[in-house]
Amino acid sequence: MSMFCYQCQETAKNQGCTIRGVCGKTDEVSNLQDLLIYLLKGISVYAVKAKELGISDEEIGPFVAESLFATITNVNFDPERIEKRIKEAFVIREGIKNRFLEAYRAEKGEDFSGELPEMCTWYSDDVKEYYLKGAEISILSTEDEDIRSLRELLTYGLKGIAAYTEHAYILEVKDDEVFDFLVEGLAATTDESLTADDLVGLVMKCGEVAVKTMALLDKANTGAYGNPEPTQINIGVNDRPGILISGHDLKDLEELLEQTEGTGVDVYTHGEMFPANAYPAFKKYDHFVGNYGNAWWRQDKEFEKFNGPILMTTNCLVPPKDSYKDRVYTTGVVGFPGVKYIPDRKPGEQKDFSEIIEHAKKCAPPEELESGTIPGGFAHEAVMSVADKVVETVKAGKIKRFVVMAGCDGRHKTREYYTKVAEELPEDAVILTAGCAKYRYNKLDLGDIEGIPRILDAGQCNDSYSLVVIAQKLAEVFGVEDINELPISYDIAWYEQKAVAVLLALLYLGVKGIRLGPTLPAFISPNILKVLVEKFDIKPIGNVEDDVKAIMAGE
Ligand code: SF4
Ligand code: SF3
Repeated sequence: MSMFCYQCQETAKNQGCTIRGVCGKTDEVSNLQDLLIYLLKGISVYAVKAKELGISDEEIGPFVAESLFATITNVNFDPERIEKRIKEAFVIREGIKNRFLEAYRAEKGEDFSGELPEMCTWYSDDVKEYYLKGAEISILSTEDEDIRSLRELLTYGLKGIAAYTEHAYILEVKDDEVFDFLVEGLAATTDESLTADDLVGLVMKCGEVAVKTMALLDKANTGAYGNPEPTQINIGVNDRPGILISGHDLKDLEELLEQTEGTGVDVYTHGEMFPANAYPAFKKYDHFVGNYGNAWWRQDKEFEKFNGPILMTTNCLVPPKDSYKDRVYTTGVVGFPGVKYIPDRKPGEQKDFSEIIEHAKKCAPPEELESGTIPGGFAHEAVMSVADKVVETVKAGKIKRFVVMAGCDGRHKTREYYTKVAEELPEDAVILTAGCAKYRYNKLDLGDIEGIPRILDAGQCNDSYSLVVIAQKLAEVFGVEDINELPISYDIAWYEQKAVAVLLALLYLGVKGIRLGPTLPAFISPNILKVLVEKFDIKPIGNVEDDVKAIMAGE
Protein backbone atom coordinates (compact mmCIF):
# COMPACT_ATOMS: atom_id res chain seq x y z
CA MET A 1 0.00 0.00 0.00
CA SER A 2 1.52 3.35 -0.96
CA MET A 3 -1.32 5.70 0.05
CA PHE A 4 -4.65 5.58 1.82
CA CYS A 5 -7.66 7.76 1.06
CA TYR A 6 -11.34 7.00 1.56
CA GLN A 7 -12.79 10.47 1.73
CA CYS A 8 -15.11 10.31 -1.27
CA GLN A 9 -17.95 8.15 -2.51
CA GLU A 10 -15.94 6.71 -5.40
CA THR A 11 -13.16 5.29 -3.23
CA ALA A 12 -11.86 1.96 -4.56
CA LYS A 13 -14.17 -0.99 -3.72
CA ASN A 14 -15.92 1.35 -1.29
CA GLN A 15 -13.01 0.66 1.07
CA GLY A 16 -10.12 2.94 0.20
CA CYS A 17 -7.76 3.98 -2.59
CA THR A 18 -4.38 2.44 -1.83
CA ILE A 19 -2.26 2.67 -4.97
CA ARG A 20 -3.71 5.57 -6.89
CA GLY A 21 -6.97 7.45 -6.47
CA VAL A 22 -9.94 6.51 -8.60
CA CYS A 23 -10.12 10.31 -9.02
CA GLY A 24 -6.62 10.29 -10.52
CA LYS A 25 -4.81 11.54 -7.41
CA THR A 26 -1.33 10.01 -7.28
CA ASP A 27 0.07 8.35 -4.17
CA GLU A 28 2.62 11.16 -4.02
CA VAL A 29 -0.06 13.88 -3.87
CA SER A 30 -2.20 11.86 -1.47
CA ASN A 31 0.69 11.51 0.98
CA LEU A 32 1.63 15.16 0.63
CA GLN A 33 -1.98 16.12 1.36
CA ASP A 34 -1.93 13.89 4.44
CA LEU A 35 1.22 15.64 5.62
CA LEU A 36 -0.32 19.04 4.97
CA ILE A 37 -3.34 18.13 7.11
CA TYR A 38 -0.99 16.78 9.78
CA LEU A 39 0.78 20.14 9.94
CA LEU A 40 -2.54 22.02 9.94
CA LYS A 41 -3.35 19.97 13.02
CA GLY A 42 -0.03 21.03 14.59
CA ILE A 43 -0.84 24.68 13.85
CA SER A 44 -4.30 24.14 15.33
CA VAL A 45 -2.98 22.65 18.58
CA TYR A 46 -0.86 25.79 19.11
CA ALA A 47 -3.69 28.08 17.99
CA VAL A 48 -6.10 26.57 20.55
CA LYS A 49 -3.51 26.88 23.33
CA ALA A 50 -2.67 30.44 22.30
CA LYS A 51 -6.35 31.39 22.28
CA GLU A 52 -6.65 30.25 25.89
CA LEU A 53 -4.03 32.89 26.67
CA GLY A 54 -5.90 35.52 24.68
CA ILE A 55 -3.65 35.34 21.61
CA SER A 56 -5.02 35.06 18.11
CA ASP A 57 -3.42 35.13 14.70
CA GLU A 58 -5.49 36.53 11.83
CA GLU A 59 -3.43 34.63 9.27
CA ILE A 60 -4.22 31.15 10.58
CA GLY A 61 -7.98 30.84 9.84
CA PRO A 62 -7.73 31.74 6.14
CA PHE A 63 -4.59 29.60 5.67
CA VAL A 64 -6.18 26.56 7.31
CA ALA A 65 -9.41 27.03 5.32
CA GLU A 66 -7.61 27.40 2.00
CA SER A 67 -5.32 24.45 2.70
CA LEU A 68 -8.18 22.14 3.71
CA PHE A 69 -10.01 23.21 0.55
CA ALA A 70 -6.97 22.21 -1.50
CA THR A 71 -7.31 18.65 -0.19
CA ILE A 72 -10.98 18.18 -1.15
CA THR A 73 -11.60 15.60 -3.88
CA ASN A 74 -10.84 16.82 -7.41
CA VAL A 75 -9.31 20.14 -6.37
CA ASN A 76 -5.54 19.96 -6.46
CA PHE A 77 -3.43 17.26 -8.11
CA ASP A 78 -0.20 19.24 -8.24
CA PRO A 79 2.58 18.02 -5.89
CA GLU A 80 4.55 21.25 -6.21
CA ARG A 81 1.63 23.35 -5.01
CA ILE A 82 1.06 21.07 -2.01
CA GLU A 83 4.79 21.13 -1.20
CA LYS A 84 4.66 24.92 -1.25
CA ARG A 85 1.76 24.87 1.22
CA ILE A 86 3.66 22.46 3.48
CA LYS A 87 6.55 24.93 3.60
CA GLU A 88 4.16 27.76 4.39
CA ALA A 89 2.58 25.62 7.11
CA PHE A 90 5.99 25.25 8.82
CA VAL A 91 6.41 29.03 8.86
CA ILE A 92 2.90 29.64 10.24
CA ARG A 93 3.35 26.92 12.85
CA GLU A 94 6.63 28.47 14.00
CA GLY A 95 4.95 31.87 14.29
CA ILE A 96 2.05 30.73 16.46
CA LYS A 97 4.33 28.47 18.49
CA ASN A 98 6.60 31.37 19.41
CA ARG A 99 3.71 33.63 20.27
CA PHE A 100 2.20 30.94 22.46
CA LEU A 101 5.49 30.19 24.26
CA GLU A 102 6.09 33.87 24.89
CA ALA A 103 2.57 34.45 26.23
CA TYR A 104 2.88 31.36 28.41
CA ARG A 105 6.14 32.58 29.90
CA ALA A 106 4.68 36.02 30.50
CA GLU A 107 1.62 34.65 32.24
CA LYS A 108 3.05 31.75 34.22
CA GLY A 109 6.54 33.04 34.86
CA GLU A 110 8.09 29.81 33.54
CA ASP A 111 8.68 27.97 30.26
CA PHE A 112 5.98 25.69 28.85
CA SER A 113 6.94 22.10 29.57
CA GLY A 114 3.71 20.26 28.65
CA GLU A 115 3.60 17.44 26.13
CA LEU A 116 2.90 18.20 22.50
CA PRO A 117 1.89 15.81 19.73
CA GLU A 118 4.41 15.20 16.99
CA MET A 119 2.56 17.34 14.43
CA CYS A 120 3.63 20.30 16.56
CA THR A 121 7.31 19.47 16.32
CA TRP A 122 8.08 17.44 13.19
CA TYR A 123 10.11 19.40 10.65
CA SER A 124 12.12 18.77 7.53
CA ASP A 125 13.31 20.90 4.66
CA ASP A 126 13.88 17.87 2.48
CA VAL A 127 10.94 17.40 0.09
CA LYS A 128 11.68 13.68 -0.25
CA GLU A 129 11.01 13.32 3.47
CA TYR A 130 7.58 14.90 3.04
CA TYR A 131 6.45 12.03 0.91
CA LEU A 132 7.73 9.41 3.36
CA LYS A 133 6.33 11.17 6.38
CA GLY A 134 2.96 11.54 4.68
CA ALA A 135 2.83 7.78 4.15
CA GLU A 136 3.86 7.10 7.75
CA ILE A 137 1.21 9.29 9.39
CA SER A 138 -1.63 8.08 7.17
CA ILE A 139 -5.24 7.90 8.34
CA LEU A 140 -4.73 4.23 9.21
CA SER A 141 -2.22 5.14 11.93
CA THR A 142 -5.25 5.70 14.18
CA GLU A 143 -5.79 2.07 15.11
CA ASP A 144 -9.20 2.15 16.77
CA GLU A 145 -11.64 1.88 13.89
CA ASP A 146 -14.40 3.92 15.53
CA ILE A 147 -12.15 6.74 16.69
CA ARG A 148 -10.61 6.82 13.20
CA SER A 149 -14.07 6.94 11.69
CA LEU A 150 -15.16 9.86 13.88
CA ARG A 151 -11.90 11.76 13.40
CA GLU A 152 -12.23 11.47 9.63
CA LEU A 153 -15.95 12.31 9.65
CA LEU A 154 -15.05 15.45 11.58
CA THR A 155 -12.12 16.26 9.29
CA TYR A 156 -14.24 15.89 6.14
CA GLY A 157 -16.99 18.02 7.64
CA LEU A 158 -14.32 20.63 8.38
CA LYS A 159 -13.11 20.45 4.77
CA GLY A 160 -16.64 21.24 3.61
CA ILE A 161 -16.91 24.15 6.03
CA ALA A 162 -13.48 25.32 4.90
CA ALA A 163 -14.67 25.49 1.28
CA TYR A 164 -17.78 27.48 2.19
CA THR A 165 -15.91 29.86 4.46
CA GLU A 166 -13.24 30.39 1.81
CA HIS A 167 -15.88 31.34 -0.77
CA ALA A 168 -17.38 33.86 1.66
CA TYR A 169 -13.92 35.18 2.57
CA ILE A 170 -13.15 35.89 -1.09
CA LEU A 171 -16.26 38.10 -1.03
CA GLU A 172 -14.93 39.77 2.13
CA VAL A 173 -17.48 38.20 4.46
CA LYS A 174 -16.09 36.26 7.42
CA ASP A 175 -16.90 35.00 10.87
CA ASP A 176 -14.03 34.40 13.26
CA GLU A 177 -16.07 31.78 15.11
CA VAL A 178 -16.00 29.62 11.97
CA PHE A 179 -12.22 29.96 11.67
CA ASP A 180 -11.95 29.17 15.40
CA PHE A 181 -13.96 26.00 14.95
CA LEU A 182 -11.73 24.84 12.09
CA VAL A 183 -8.74 24.88 14.43
CA GLU A 184 -10.72 23.56 17.42
CA GLY A 185 -11.93 20.61 15.35
CA LEU A 186 -8.54 19.84 13.83
CA ALA A 187 -6.83 20.05 17.22
CA ALA A 188 -9.45 17.70 18.68
CA THR A 189 -8.52 15.01 16.17
CA THR A 190 -5.05 14.88 17.81
CA ASP A 191 -6.35 14.59 21.36
CA GLU A 192 -5.92 11.00 22.52
CA SER A 193 -7.99 11.64 25.65
CA LEU A 194 -11.21 12.25 23.72
CA THR A 195 -13.72 9.41 23.77
CA ALA A 196 -16.03 8.38 20.94
CA ASP A 197 -18.84 10.29 22.69
CA ASP A 198 -16.71 13.44 22.83
CA LEU A 199 -16.03 13.11 19.13
CA VAL A 200 -19.72 12.57 18.34
CA GLY A 201 -20.35 15.86 20.18
CA LEU A 202 -17.77 17.60 18.00
CA VAL A 203 -19.25 16.07 14.85
CA MET A 204 -22.62 17.57 15.83
CA LYS A 205 -20.97 20.91 16.52
CA CYS A 206 -19.47 20.63 13.05
CA GLY A 207 -23.05 20.41 11.72
CA GLU A 208 -23.98 23.51 13.68
CA VAL A 209 -21.02 25.45 12.34
CA ALA A 210 -21.79 24.17 8.83
CA VAL A 211 -25.26 25.76 9.06
CA LYS A 212 -23.71 29.00 10.24
CA THR A 213 -21.12 28.96 7.46
CA MET A 214 -23.67 28.25 4.76
CA ALA A 215 -25.77 31.16 6.05
CA LEU A 216 -22.65 33.32 5.89
CA LEU A 217 -21.94 32.29 2.32
CA ASP A 218 -25.55 32.89 1.33
CA LYS A 219 -25.24 36.39 2.74
CA ALA A 220 -21.97 36.92 0.87
CA ASN A 221 -23.34 35.69 -2.47
CA THR A 222 -26.69 37.46 -2.37
CA GLY A 223 -25.07 40.60 -0.92
CA ALA A 224 -22.64 40.75 -3.83
CA TYR A 225 -24.77 39.49 -6.70
CA GLY A 226 -28.43 39.81 -5.63
CA ASN A 227 -30.96 37.04 -5.08
CA PRO A 228 -31.16 34.42 -7.84
CA GLU A 229 -34.31 34.82 -9.95
CA PRO A 230 -36.30 32.05 -11.62
CA THR A 231 -34.67 31.94 -15.05
CA GLN A 232 -34.89 29.82 -18.17
CA ILE A 233 -31.21 29.06 -18.76
CA ASN A 234 -29.98 28.54 -22.29
CA ILE A 235 -28.19 25.24 -22.90
CA GLY A 236 -27.41 25.89 -26.56
CA VAL A 237 -24.45 27.70 -28.14
CA ASN A 238 -23.61 30.85 -30.11
CA ASP A 239 -21.34 31.08 -33.12
CA ARG A 240 -18.53 33.04 -31.43
CA PRO A 241 -15.54 31.64 -29.51
CA GLY A 242 -16.19 31.09 -25.84
CA ILE A 243 -14.65 30.50 -22.43
CA LEU A 244 -16.14 27.77 -20.27
CA ILE A 245 -16.03 28.46 -16.53
CA SER A 246 -16.57 25.68 -14.01
CA GLY A 247 -16.36 25.16 -10.25
CA HIS A 248 -18.11 27.27 -7.63
CA ASP A 249 -16.28 30.61 -7.42
CA LEU A 250 -18.62 33.48 -8.31
CA LYS A 251 -15.98 36.17 -7.86
CA ASP A 252 -13.93 34.61 -10.66
CA LEU A 253 -17.02 34.61 -12.86
CA GLU A 254 -17.76 38.24 -12.05
CA GLU A 255 -14.28 39.34 -13.08
CA LEU A 256 -14.20 37.11 -16.14
CA LEU A 257 -17.51 38.56 -17.37
CA GLU A 258 -16.26 42.08 -16.86
CA GLN A 259 -12.98 41.44 -18.66
CA THR A 260 -14.54 39.60 -21.61
CA GLU A 261 -17.19 42.25 -22.28
CA GLY A 262 -16.76 43.72 -25.75
CA THR A 263 -13.94 41.33 -26.70
CA GLY A 264 -16.02 39.11 -29.01
CA VAL A 265 -15.57 36.19 -26.60
CA ASP A 266 -18.63 34.59 -24.98
CA VAL A 267 -18.80 33.01 -21.53
CA TYR A 268 -20.53 29.71 -20.72
CA THR A 269 -20.87 27.84 -17.43
CA HIS A 270 -20.20 24.16 -16.82
CA GLY A 271 -21.16 21.87 -13.92
CA GLU A 272 -21.66 23.70 -10.64
CA MET A 273 -21.37 27.16 -12.21
CA PHE A 274 -24.77 26.62 -13.88
CA PRO A 275 -26.76 28.43 -11.14
CA ALA A 276 -24.78 31.63 -11.76
CA ASN A 277 -27.00 32.15 -14.80
CA ALA A 278 -29.85 33.10 -12.44
CA TYR A 279 -28.11 35.96 -10.58
CA PRO A 280 -29.17 39.46 -11.63
CA ALA A 281 -25.57 40.71 -11.48
CA PHE A 282 -24.50 38.20 -14.14
CA LYS A 283 -27.65 37.99 -16.26
CA LYS A 284 -27.11 41.56 -17.40
CA TYR A 285 -24.18 40.55 -19.62
CA ASP A 286 -25.25 39.80 -23.20
CA HIS A 287 -22.15 37.68 -23.84
CA PHE A 288 -23.01 35.41 -20.87
CA VAL A 289 -24.61 32.80 -23.09
CA GLY A 290 -25.74 30.02 -20.74
CA ASN A 291 -24.68 26.56 -19.62
CA TYR A 292 -22.73 24.01 -21.62
CA GLY A 293 -22.91 20.33 -20.77
CA ASN A 294 -23.55 18.51 -17.55
CA ALA A 295 -22.00 17.49 -14.24
CA TRP A 296 -18.25 17.40 -13.62
CA TRP A 297 -17.61 13.75 -14.46
CA ARG A 298 -18.65 14.21 -18.06
CA GLN A 299 -16.05 16.93 -18.62
CA ASP A 300 -13.60 14.77 -20.57
CA LYS A 301 -16.06 14.44 -23.45
CA GLU A 302 -17.63 17.89 -23.11
CA PHE A 303 -14.43 19.91 -22.75
CA GLU A 304 -13.13 18.29 -25.90
CA LYS A 305 -16.14 19.55 -27.85
CA PHE A 306 -16.19 23.01 -26.32
CA ASN A 307 -13.22 24.04 -28.50
CA GLY A 308 -12.32 27.06 -26.36
CA PRO A 309 -10.40 27.47 -23.09
CA ILE A 310 -11.83 26.22 -19.80
CA LEU A 311 -11.35 27.89 -16.43
CA MET A 312 -11.54 25.61 -13.36
CA THR A 313 -12.20 27.75 -10.29
CA THR A 314 -12.72 24.93 -7.76
CA ASN A 315 -13.69 21.25 -7.78
CA CYS A 316 -14.37 19.09 -9.67
CA LEU A 317 -11.38 18.79 -11.99
CA VAL A 318 -10.86 15.48 -13.75
CA PRO A 319 -7.28 14.79 -14.95
CA PRO A 320 -7.42 16.41 -18.40
CA LYS A 321 -6.90 14.44 -21.59
CA ASP A 322 -4.08 15.49 -23.89
CA SER A 323 -6.64 16.44 -26.52
CA TYR A 324 -7.71 19.52 -24.53
CA LYS A 325 -5.16 19.84 -21.71
CA ASP A 326 -3.60 22.93 -23.29
CA ARG A 327 -6.99 24.65 -23.12
CA VAL A 328 -7.48 24.09 -19.38
CA TYR A 329 -6.62 26.88 -16.93
CA THR A 330 -6.75 26.52 -13.15
CA THR A 331 -7.03 29.23 -10.54
CA GLY A 332 -7.54 29.62 -6.79
CA VAL A 333 -6.91 26.39 -4.89
CA VAL A 334 -7.15 24.23 -8.03
CA GLY A 335 -4.04 22.72 -9.55
CA PHE A 336 -2.84 20.09 -11.98
CA PRO A 337 0.75 19.49 -13.11
CA GLY A 338 1.46 20.93 -16.53
CA VAL A 339 -1.80 22.92 -16.64
CA LYS A 340 -1.67 26.73 -16.75
CA TYR A 341 -2.42 28.57 -13.52
CA ILE A 342 -3.94 32.05 -13.22
CA PRO A 343 -2.50 33.62 -10.06
CA ASP A 344 -4.56 35.14 -7.26
CA ARG A 345 -5.66 38.77 -7.35
CA LYS A 346 -3.38 41.32 -5.78
CA PRO A 347 -4.98 43.50 -3.09
CA GLY A 348 -7.38 45.99 -4.71
CA GLU A 349 -7.01 44.43 -8.17
CA GLN A 350 -8.87 41.88 -10.26
CA LYS A 351 -7.41 38.55 -11.37
CA ASP A 352 -5.80 38.93 -14.75
CA PHE A 353 -7.73 36.81 -17.26
CA SER A 354 -6.11 38.36 -20.34
CA GLU A 355 -4.20 35.19 -21.28
CA ILE A 356 -7.30 33.01 -21.35
CA ILE A 357 -9.25 35.69 -23.27
CA GLU A 358 -6.51 35.96 -25.90
CA HIS A 359 -6.45 32.16 -26.11
CA ALA A 360 -10.22 32.05 -26.66
CA LYS A 361 -10.01 34.48 -29.58
CA LYS A 362 -7.95 31.93 -31.51
CA CYS A 363 -10.42 29.07 -30.93
CA ALA A 364 -13.41 27.80 -32.88
CA PRO A 365 -16.88 28.32 -31.39
CA PRO A 366 -18.22 25.50 -29.22
CA GLU A 367 -19.80 22.46 -30.83
CA GLU A 368 -23.48 22.27 -29.98
CA LEU A 369 -24.37 19.51 -27.49
CA GLU A 370 -28.03 20.34 -27.05
CA SER A 371 -30.41 23.26 -27.41
CA GLY A 372 -33.28 24.88 -25.56
CA THR A 373 -33.52 26.05 -21.98
CA ILE A 374 -33.89 24.58 -18.51
CA PRO A 375 -35.08 26.38 -15.37
CA GLY A 376 -32.91 27.52 -12.47
CA GLY A 377 -32.86 30.19 -9.81
CA PHE A 378 -35.23 28.79 -7.18
CA ALA A 379 -33.21 29.81 -4.14
CA HIS A 380 -34.97 30.69 -0.89
CA GLU A 381 -35.97 34.24 -1.85
CA ALA A 382 -37.66 33.13 -5.07
CA VAL A 383 -39.45 30.22 -3.41
CA MET A 384 -40.50 32.38 -0.46
CA SER A 385 -41.94 34.99 -2.78
CA VAL A 386 -44.48 32.36 -3.82
CA ALA A 387 -44.76 30.85 -0.31
CA ASP A 388 -48.48 31.61 -0.06
CA LYS A 389 -49.12 29.78 -3.27
CA VAL A 390 -46.97 26.84 -2.17
CA VAL A 391 -48.84 26.58 1.13
CA GLU A 392 -52.20 26.87 -0.62
CA THR A 393 -51.24 24.12 -3.06
CA VAL A 394 -50.08 21.85 -0.24
CA LYS A 395 -53.25 22.53 1.78
CA ALA A 396 -55.39 21.79 -1.28
CA GLY A 397 -53.62 18.42 -1.50
CA LYS A 398 -52.13 19.22 -4.90
CA ILE A 399 -48.58 18.95 -3.58
CA LYS A 400 -48.31 15.88 -1.36
CA ARG A 401 -44.61 15.81 -0.76
CA PHE A 402 -41.34 17.66 -1.24
CA VAL A 403 -38.35 15.46 -1.88
CA VAL A 404 -34.93 16.97 -1.22
CA MET A 405 -32.63 15.33 -3.74
CA ALA A 406 -29.64 17.62 -3.30
CA GLY A 407 -25.95 16.74 -3.33
CA CYS A 408 -23.39 15.56 -5.81
CA ASP A 409 -23.30 13.68 -9.07
CA GLY A 410 -20.66 11.10 -9.93
CA ARG A 411 -19.63 8.41 -12.36
CA HIS A 412 -21.24 5.36 -10.78
CA LYS A 413 -23.93 3.75 -12.84
CA THR A 414 -25.92 3.21 -9.64
CA ARG A 415 -26.65 6.95 -9.68
CA GLU A 416 -29.24 6.24 -12.35
CA TYR A 417 -31.35 5.56 -9.28
CA TYR A 418 -31.83 9.30 -8.86
CA THR A 419 -33.05 9.76 -12.45
CA LYS A 420 -35.49 6.92 -11.97
CA VAL A 421 -36.76 8.25 -8.63
CA ALA A 422 -37.38 11.62 -10.29
CA GLU A 423 -39.29 9.90 -13.09
CA GLU A 424 -41.24 7.60 -10.79
CA LEU A 425 -42.30 10.12 -8.19
CA PRO A 426 -46.02 10.81 -8.58
CA GLU A 427 -47.14 14.06 -10.15
CA ASP A 428 -48.00 15.61 -6.81
CA ALA A 429 -44.38 15.46 -5.59
CA VAL A 430 -41.94 18.38 -5.95
CA ILE A 431 -38.17 17.88 -6.01
CA LEU A 432 -36.02 20.39 -4.13
CA THR A 433 -32.44 20.26 -5.33
CA ALA A 434 -29.03 21.91 -5.07
CA GLY A 435 -25.55 20.79 -6.13
CA CYS A 436 -24.54 18.88 -9.21
CA ALA A 437 -26.82 15.96 -8.25
CA LYS A 438 -29.46 17.84 -10.25
CA TYR A 439 -27.93 16.83 -13.57
CA ARG A 440 -29.41 13.36 -13.08
CA TYR A 441 -32.91 14.79 -13.64
CA ASN A 442 -32.92 18.51 -14.41
CA LYS A 443 -33.40 17.98 -18.13
CA LEU A 444 -36.46 15.76 -17.65
CA ASP A 445 -39.75 17.41 -18.42
CA LEU A 446 -41.59 16.87 -15.14
CA GLY A 447 -44.00 19.74 -15.67
CA ASP A 448 -45.42 21.91 -12.91
CA ILE A 449 -48.12 21.99 -10.26
CA GLU A 450 -50.26 25.10 -10.61
CA GLY A 451 -47.30 26.95 -12.07
CA ILE A 452 -44.81 25.65 -9.47
CA PRO A 453 -42.15 23.66 -11.34
CA ARG A 454 -41.77 20.09 -10.10
CA ILE A 455 -38.02 20.60 -9.84
CA LEU A 456 -37.01 23.61 -7.78
CA ASP A 457 -33.27 24.13 -8.17
CA ALA A 458 -31.81 26.27 -5.38
CA GLY A 459 -28.33 26.41 -6.94
CA GLN A 460 -24.89 25.04 -6.15
CA CYS A 461 -24.13 22.61 -3.33
CA ASN A 462 -22.91 25.84 -1.70
CA ASP A 463 -26.56 26.99 -1.75
CA SER A 464 -27.95 24.02 0.16
CA TYR A 465 -28.66 26.53 2.90
CA SER A 466 -31.59 27.69 0.76
CA LEU A 467 -33.22 24.32 1.28
CA VAL A 468 -32.84 24.72 5.04
CA VAL A 469 -34.46 28.18 4.89
CA ILE A 470 -37.32 26.80 2.78
CA ALA A 471 -37.90 23.93 5.26
CA GLN A 472 -37.79 26.27 8.24
CA LYS A 473 -40.19 28.68 6.57
CA LEU A 474 -42.60 25.87 5.75
CA ALA A 475 -42.43 24.71 9.39
CA GLU A 476 -43.33 28.25 10.43
CA VAL A 477 -46.32 28.63 8.09
CA PHE A 478 -47.61 25.16 8.83
CA GLY A 479 -47.15 25.80 12.53
CA VAL A 480 -45.15 22.62 13.20
CA GLU A 481 -42.43 22.58 15.84
CA ASP A 482 -40.61 19.54 14.55
CA ILE A 483 -39.16 19.85 11.06
CA ASN A 484 -39.78 16.09 10.64
CA GLU A 485 -43.53 16.63 10.70
CA LEU A 486 -43.35 18.50 7.39
CA PRO A 487 -44.22 16.68 4.17
CA ILE A 488 -40.52 16.65 3.22
CA SER A 489 -38.31 13.61 2.56
CA TYR A 490 -34.57 13.59 2.01
CA ASP A 491 -32.96 11.42 -0.67
CA ILE A 492 -29.42 12.75 -0.77
CA ALA A 493 -26.60 11.87 -3.19
CA TRP A 494 -23.08 12.47 -1.92
CA TYR A 495 -19.63 12.39 -3.48
CA GLU A 496 -17.15 14.76 -1.88
CA GLN A 497 -16.58 16.43 1.49
CA LYS A 498 -18.81 19.48 1.07
CA ALA A 499 -21.69 17.02 0.96
CA VAL A 500 -20.44 15.64 4.27
CA ALA A 501 -20.73 19.13 5.78
CA VAL A 502 -24.26 19.49 4.36
CA LEU A 503 -25.23 16.09 5.77
CA LEU A 504 -23.92 17.06 9.22
CA ALA A 505 -25.83 20.35 8.95
CA LEU A 506 -29.07 18.43 8.32
CA LEU A 507 -28.38 16.11 11.26
CA TYR A 508 -27.68 19.06 13.52
CA LEU A 509 -31.03 20.58 12.47
CA GLY A 510 -32.67 17.35 13.62
CA VAL A 511 -33.66 15.96 10.22
CA LYS A 512 -34.44 12.27 10.54
CA GLY A 513 -34.82 9.45 8.05
CA ILE A 514 -32.36 10.71 5.41
CA ARG A 515 -31.72 8.28 2.57
CA LEU A 516 -28.08 8.45 1.52
CA GLY A 517 -26.52 7.05 -1.61
CA PRO A 518 -25.41 5.72 -3.91
CA THR A 519 -23.31 4.01 -1.19
CA LEU A 520 -22.74 4.81 2.46
CA PRO A 521 -19.35 6.39 3.23
CA ALA A 522 -16.49 3.91 3.57
CA PHE A 523 -15.12 5.99 6.45
CA ILE A 524 -18.16 5.27 8.62
CA SER A 525 -17.36 2.21 10.74
CA PRO A 526 -20.13 -0.30 11.57
CA ASN A 527 -20.41 0.98 15.15
CA ILE A 528 -20.62 4.62 14.13
CA LEU A 529 -23.19 3.70 11.50
CA LYS A 530 -25.22 2.07 14.27
CA VAL A 531 -25.14 5.35 16.20
CA LEU A 532 -26.28 7.30 13.13
CA VAL A 533 -29.09 4.84 12.47
CA GLU A 534 -30.28 4.88 16.09
CA LYS A 535 -30.10 8.63 16.52
CA PHE A 536 -31.11 9.82 13.06
CA ASP A 537 -32.61 6.87 11.25
CA ILE A 538 -30.17 7.34 8.36
CA LYS A 539 -30.62 4.67 5.69
CA PRO A 540 -28.95 3.65 2.45
CA ILE A 541 -30.95 4.06 -0.74
CA GLY A 542 -32.83 0.93 -1.76
CA ASN A 543 -34.59 0.05 -4.99
CA VAL A 544 -36.48 2.79 -6.81
CA GLU A 545 -39.96 1.37 -6.51
CA ASP A 546 -39.80 0.68 -2.76
CA ASP A 547 -38.10 3.98 -2.01
CA VAL A 548 -40.63 6.02 -3.96
CA LYS A 549 -43.46 4.26 -2.14
CA ALA A 550 -41.81 4.80 1.25
CA ILE A 551 -40.98 8.44 0.47
CA MET A 552 -44.58 9.19 -0.49
CA ALA A 553 -45.75 7.44 2.68
CA GLY A 554 -43.44 9.68 4.70
CA GLU A 555 -41.17 6.81 5.75
FE1 SF4 B 1 -9.90 7.76 -3.78
FE2 SF4 B 1 -11.80 9.59 -3.50
FE3 SF4 B 1 -9.52 9.80 -2.15
FE4 SF4 B 1 -9.61 10.22 -4.80
S1 SF4 B 1 -10.58 11.45 -3.19
S2 SF4 B 1 -8.07 9.07 -3.69
S3 SF4 B 1 -11.12 8.65 -5.42
S4 SF4 B 1 -11.06 8.22 -1.91
FE1 SF3 C 1 -20.50 18.54 -7.55
FE2 SF3 C 1 -17.90 18.16 -7.47
FE3 SF3 C 1 -20.22 17.77 -5.09
FE4 SF3 C 1 -20.76 21.07 -5.67
S1 SF3 C 1 -18.91 19.71 -8.51
S2 SF3 C 1 -21.63 19.24 -5.76
S3 SF3 C 1 -19.36 16.82 -6.75
